[in-house]
Amino acid sequence: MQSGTNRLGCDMGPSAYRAAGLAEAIRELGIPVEDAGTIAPMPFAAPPHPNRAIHHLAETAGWTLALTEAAFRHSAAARPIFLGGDHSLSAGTVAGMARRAEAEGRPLFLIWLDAHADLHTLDTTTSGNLHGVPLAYLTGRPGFEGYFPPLRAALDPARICMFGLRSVDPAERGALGGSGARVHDMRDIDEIGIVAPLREFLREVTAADGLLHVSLDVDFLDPGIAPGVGTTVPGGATFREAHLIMELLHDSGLVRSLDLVELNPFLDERGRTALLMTDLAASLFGRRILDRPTRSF
Ligand code: B3U
Ligand code: MN
Ligand code: MN
Repeated sequence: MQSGTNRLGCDMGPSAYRAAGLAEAIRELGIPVEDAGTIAPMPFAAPPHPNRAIHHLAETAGWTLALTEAAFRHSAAARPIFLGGDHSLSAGTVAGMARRAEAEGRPLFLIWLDAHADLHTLDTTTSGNLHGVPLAYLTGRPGFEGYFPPLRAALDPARICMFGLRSVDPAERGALGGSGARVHDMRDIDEIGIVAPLREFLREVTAADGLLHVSLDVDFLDPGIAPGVGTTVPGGATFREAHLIMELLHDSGLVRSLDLVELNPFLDERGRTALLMTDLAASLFGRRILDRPTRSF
């Protein structure tokens, strides 16, 4: 899908991951992989929205509907990786994983790796790009009724942990402030690093017997190592920081599902962003430099 952005090319993301060898990289770790193919949006009748900046509203809502259903179905007996596509994809995948968590009687936790907060509502977005709204939808902020599929239950922001923020619009800043989400912007990462706050969050997920979904936006990474994205923001995560997060996530054993979003192969350089994202996914599924005793976090 690419209806949530105004730059074309994101819909080639899944092909790039296939060409980069994502499935093979995970199979090499001894994990069976099935490519479930391409998903199509479902019809959704959204009325025109008074915010005229918004584009592709009905199509994005239709994707949300289809992806919610697909995420629920594919997570019954697998750990799905959702290949995007722009970040509005997560409105559906996380909603579907929330249904999965509910079916298992467990709470859903979410790690959001992104330069942006993606916390606009339909009323506050000025770009009109719906990849900027999924977290507002998922946490039940007002104004989505009738325009997006109804959510069964809103995600508690206290169960969301964000890393990598460095581009926040004024309306999002206001919403972030009182939200209760754990927010680690780039300054936090520079000052205290990633390991301590990540371990603390993972301890909470463990204590609550939670199910963990990870949403990785390419622009979390520094554009110097990941140029294949429409919204580059300088000062992103380094190669080593990103791999360390993935390794810690693997060691936790808690991750049930993963989004790889915002890859734009049209803007990439000889596939290097697709290859890096593939390597990061492999680290999350257990690729490591050396075996080491897994320490409890
Ligand atoms: N907050 C801006 C920029 C943005 C959000 N998500 C992405 N870009 N990828 C907006 O357009 O809502
Ligand atoms: Mn994003
Ligand atoms: Mn982003």
